[in-house]
Amino acid sequence: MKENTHYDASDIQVLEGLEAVRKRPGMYIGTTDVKGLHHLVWEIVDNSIDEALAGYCNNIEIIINKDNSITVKDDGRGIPVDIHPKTKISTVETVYTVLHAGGKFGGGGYKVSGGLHGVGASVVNALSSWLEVKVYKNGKIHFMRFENGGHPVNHLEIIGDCEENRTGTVVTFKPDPNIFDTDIYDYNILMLRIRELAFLNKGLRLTLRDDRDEEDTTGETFIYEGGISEYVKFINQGKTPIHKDIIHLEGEEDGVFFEVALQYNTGYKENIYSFVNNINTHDGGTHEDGVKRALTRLINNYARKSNILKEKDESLTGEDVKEGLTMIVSCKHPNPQFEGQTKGRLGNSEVRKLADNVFSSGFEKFLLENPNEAKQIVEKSMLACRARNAAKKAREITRKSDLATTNLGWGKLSDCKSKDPKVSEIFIVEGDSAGGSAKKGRDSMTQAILPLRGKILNVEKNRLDRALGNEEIRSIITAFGTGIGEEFNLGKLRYDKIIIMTDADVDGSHIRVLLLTLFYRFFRPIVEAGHVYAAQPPLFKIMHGKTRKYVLTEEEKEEYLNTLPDNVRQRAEITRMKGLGEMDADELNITTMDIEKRILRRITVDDCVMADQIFSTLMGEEVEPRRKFIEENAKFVENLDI
Ligand code: 1YM
Repeated sequence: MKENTHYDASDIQVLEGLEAVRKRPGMYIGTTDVKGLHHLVWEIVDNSIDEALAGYCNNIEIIINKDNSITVKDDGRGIPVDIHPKTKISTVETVYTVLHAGGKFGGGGYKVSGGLHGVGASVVNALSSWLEVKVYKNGKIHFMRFENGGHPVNHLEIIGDCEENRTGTVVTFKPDPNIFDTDIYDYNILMLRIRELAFLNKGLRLTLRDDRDEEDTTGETFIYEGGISEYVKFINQGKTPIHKDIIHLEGEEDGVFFEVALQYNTGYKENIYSFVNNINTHDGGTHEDGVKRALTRLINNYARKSNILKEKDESLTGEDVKEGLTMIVSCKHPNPQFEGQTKGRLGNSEVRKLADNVFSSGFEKFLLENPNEAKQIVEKSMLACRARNAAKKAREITRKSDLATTNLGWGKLSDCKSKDPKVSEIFIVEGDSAGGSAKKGRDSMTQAILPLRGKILNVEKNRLDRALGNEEIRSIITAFGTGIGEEFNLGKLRYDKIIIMTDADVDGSHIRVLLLTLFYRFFRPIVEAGHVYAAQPPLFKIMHGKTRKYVLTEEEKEEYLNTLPDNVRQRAEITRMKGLGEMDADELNITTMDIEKRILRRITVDDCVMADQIFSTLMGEEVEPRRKFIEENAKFVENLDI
């Protein structure tokens, strides 16, 4: 054993490695914002998950401690405690100090059971103010602590005894506030991913506890014996399924494990998510392609054989057969090749065949054994096909009536003078009178106004062809310039900010939800790229002597009134602002539109699954889940103004 205080050349080399991580953290964890902060947790949890995939770990616990440090516990074998032959220090210390090759964006992507274990652990250590590891093994508790970005305070030492058969690893770390923009962990971000990991690894128990929250004593436990089937069931809550049982198929070849779970619902949207080694493959890849290819082929074959699709009919496309489909595809691969700009696509060609084979045999059996459901699925695909053709025609009309050529009687848009999308913004305003004030109060150089006269169509209950028949929706498409459906192009968006400006009442919220449903369903990349905002018109005007103050909330009003000097015996005059239409152009400008003074709320899609659920619950066909949702969430509504 080496002296604790004595460092030799190899130690220095190790510390230089960790120093490199601190100098350029982005190279290793992508960013140093909230995302990077949470990434640290996944690097450690990944090691526990790998241990579970190897078959040695059943329970993982994640705790947000009071001081915003994180503890991850598992009941696996425990990181080896013996001296590593190459580094001559304990394996624990090696795993936590030696940078491994290919550490960039470490992710879990490079490893599946027996692969490159512990790749990210040293990166987490390098970016932490302190980190402690405890290993339970051989009846002993082994302990080691690092400080200031990975400097060992001691070598691995035994600090006590434990039950002979107890094994596991416990890691606690505190992210270095000098590295990260924020050091506050977000329960919801952790919860969503932990829940997803539980769905993706059937039978694995994951618990999340927040010790900052006095009331959270037990934490939330996620364990799904049905794995991805339960994920599908979860996503389809509030939707109406076409067949009762979720189809779950799996197979393995040459160490590659593949599984898929799916269920059709009566809605019009697809919800397809694919994963490789628990990582979301946003851009799909061979595992997803294999299934989609087989699905399209099988439905067409079945439709022709059963004479639902006639000889003269054109074949159904991949788009058509995906309508109303909720599907999770998961592949565990020892050597995945990721492609594309963001490495979000699986490239391994052998997986396409495996996916096709596993899916074909199982799904064909389903179609033959369930003729009623099969017929419904085929008929639904045929309706989707018809709607797609109708939408194509309608789109052509929209395209012909682009802004430059004509206003076809619905040219309600008051465009801005600037043609530079980087500085331009569009306000979508409820009602003509507010539209009028907004037009007068705007900066006509960069701000465009689109007043909405009628209610926009609920696209949750209608296909694209119907949506294109709605005048309000058509003017939005034309104004955006992006096109819609198959020809959507984010690069053609004419505004940097799309600002929804509605009244702070129930009607206003309704219109806002309708617009968000439209954007989320048909213009999702615009939302994902952060272009959509909600304007925040003030709720109160406070006049006090000659000063005029606008505030957004009840609390802000109280706060402001408290700042007014007592000795001035003048009373403040408080007006509750009823609607946008009541403000004159000046007022609207100062409070809601002026780039310098206004407050906008950016709309983000943190979790597509959750957003999707809220939309289908609030806007879909099923009444009961909606009633439940409203009941459960009524307490969060601040200003219910009816
Ligand atoms: C809270 C974090 O790191 N668990 C963990 C890590 C390892 C093992 C078990 C493990 C792996 C192996 C053998 C093996 C790691 N081992 C290594 C390395 N939890 C956490 N649990 N025995 C135990 O892969 O053969 C790195 S991580 F490299 F030492 F094997």
